[in-house]
Amino acid sequence: MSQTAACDKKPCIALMGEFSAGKSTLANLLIGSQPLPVQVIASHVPPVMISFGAEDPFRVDIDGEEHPIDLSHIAAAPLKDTAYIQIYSEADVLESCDLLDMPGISDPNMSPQVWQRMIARADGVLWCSHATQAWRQSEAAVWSGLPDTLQSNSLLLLTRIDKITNEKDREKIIRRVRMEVGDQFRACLPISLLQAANEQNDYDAWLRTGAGDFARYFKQILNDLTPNSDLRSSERSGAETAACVAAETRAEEMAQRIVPRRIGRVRAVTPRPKSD
Ligand SMILES: Nc1nc2c(ncn2[C@@H]2O[C@H](COP(=O)(O)OP(=O)(O)OP(=O)(O)O)[C@@H](O)[C@H]2O)c(=O)[nH]1
Ligand SMILES: [Mg+2]
Repeated sequence: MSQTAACDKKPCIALMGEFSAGKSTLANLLIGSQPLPVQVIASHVPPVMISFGAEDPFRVDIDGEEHPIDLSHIAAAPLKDTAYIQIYSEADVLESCDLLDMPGISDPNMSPQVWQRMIARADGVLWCSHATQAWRQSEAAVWSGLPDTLQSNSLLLLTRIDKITNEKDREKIIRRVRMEVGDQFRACLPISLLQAANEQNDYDAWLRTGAGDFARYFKQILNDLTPNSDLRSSERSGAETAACVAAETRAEEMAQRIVPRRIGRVRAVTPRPKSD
C-alpha cells in the first residue's frame, strides 16, 4: 500500500470501475477541464496520473523511463509498454491530492495488469458503478481482492443516476447496493456526473445531482489522508465527530454562498495542511 499518506506527499485517489462507468468524466469534473477523453465506447487509455502543476505531460514505461507525449494522442500510447501517463493541471483539487484515472476493470480488450500495476499507489478509490446495473459481480470480485485498508478512504458512486427517472426505482437500487457493500466503502452515493457538470451555476440544481454529498465526503477523506490536517475522523469520539461534521457543514454552507459553486471547489473548504 502506498506510503504517501504517511509522509509529505499528497494522497493519491484512484478512479476505478467498469469501462464507460464515468471515471474520466469524474476526473474532468473534479479538475474543471477536459484533458481526458470521454466516450461512449471503452477508451483504451492507460492509467493517467493527474498532479498539480504546469509541466509538460509524459509517458512512463514499465521500466520507469519517461517519454514525452502529445496529449491529443493520449489514446495512442502503447498499453503493454506503458505504466502510466503523467499530466498536470493547476486545478484547486490537485493541491490536496493526485488523481489516478484508471482504465475499466473488465474491459475485454485490456489486460487487468494495466491497472493492477498502479493500484499500489492508491490511498483511496472513487469507484464508479453504472446505476442501471450497479455493483456487478465482477466489480465486487475486484474490490474484495484489493487491500481492506482502502475501504474507509473510498466512495462507491452510482453514476448515471439520471438514467433512472423513477424515484422509487432509484431508492430501490441505492438501498440494494448499500446493503450489498455494507461497510466496504465509506459511503455509497448516487450522482449524475453529466448533470453536475452542467449545473455549476445553479446551486440547488447542482445539489440535486448528488454532487454536494459527494464533495462533502470526498473532502472528509482528503482531510483524513492529509498528514498534519485536523484531527482525523477515525481518532475522534462520536461527539467530536458530530461537532466536527456540524462545523464543517456550516463552514461549507458559508463557503458555498461566497465562492462559485463548483465541484472543483472541494479544496476551497478543505483545510490546508499546516506547514509546521
Ligand atoms: N447520462 C449520463 N452519462 C454519463 C454520466 N457519466 C458519464 N456518462 C457518459 O458515459 C460515457 C462514458 O464516460 P467516461 O467518463 O468516458 O467513462 P470511463 O469510465 O472513463 O470509460 P473508460 O475509460 O473507457 O473505461 C460518456 O459518454 C459520458 O458522457 C452520467 O452521470 N450520466
Ligand atoms: Mg476513461
